Amino acid sequence: MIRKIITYPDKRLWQKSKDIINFDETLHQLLDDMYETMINKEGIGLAAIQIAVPLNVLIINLLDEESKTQKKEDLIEIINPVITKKSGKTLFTEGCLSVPGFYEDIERYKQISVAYCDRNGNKHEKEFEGLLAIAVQHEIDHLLGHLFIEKLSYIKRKKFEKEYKRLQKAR
Ligand code: Y12
Ligand code: CO
Repeated sequence: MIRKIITYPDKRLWQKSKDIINFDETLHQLLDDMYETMINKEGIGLAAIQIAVPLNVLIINLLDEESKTQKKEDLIEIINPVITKKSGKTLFTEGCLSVPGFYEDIERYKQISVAYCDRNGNKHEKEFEGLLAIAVQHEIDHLLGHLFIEKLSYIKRKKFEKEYKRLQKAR
């Protein structure tokens, strides 16, 4: 089922999500709904709080480099993530389905290691780099109640607030 994506300035986006305890059918349905919603909105990453579910669940499905399409076999499901290592710095122009129409260069760690569970509760620890590392950090920030716009300079944030309000009125 496609769910509604909540958008800035919805207060629920500042909420800290809680860990999954039961790796059951309810979780599997949530993951499937998140995938359907993300694909429908042409996203490459989604955190559960973006559909108003405050649980530590995120998904990422980057474009396949060769075909430039999203392949379901590349879908990454991450539950209860914890960043265990981080190194280097990189800049990338980020966008977010919860902040529609706004894109800005954001600094992130270049490589990260993450301990997490899969949909069946099996534990993993994996190193991410490149665009995947950026996407995982962006989505983990959602689970912690943070948005990428918090990383903007004071001037850029002021400009964003003005422009975003103008866009919202026009919708
Ligand atoms: C790098 C940086 C950030 C991420 C997080 C995941 N972000 C997204 O999936 C953003 C998707 C997005 C899609 C939009 O819609 C279309 O392009 C049709 C969009 O445009 C509007 O809302 C107007 C904005 C963001 C992963 C990797
Ligand atoms: Co986002």
